[in-house]
Amino acid sequence: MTTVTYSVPAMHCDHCTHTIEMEVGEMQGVQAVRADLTTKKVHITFDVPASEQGIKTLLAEINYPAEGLITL
Ligand SMILES: [Cu+2]
Repeated sequence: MTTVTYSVPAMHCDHCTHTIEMEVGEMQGVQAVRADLTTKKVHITFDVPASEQGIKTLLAEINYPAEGLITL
């Protein structure tokens, strides 16, 4: 299991966080998604078949591109 945190500057309201949590949460292999509006960061815990690349591609597709990976 892997947890990543992405910076997503395009998120600006509760609707954005809801969309991100729903869309990413529907990906196969994604265990948990939390979008934090205050910090504009998204925390994602996943396992195969989900991948970092797949998650970034999805975020770009729904117009919330990940600007950076923050490793903890
Ligand atoms: Cu919004």
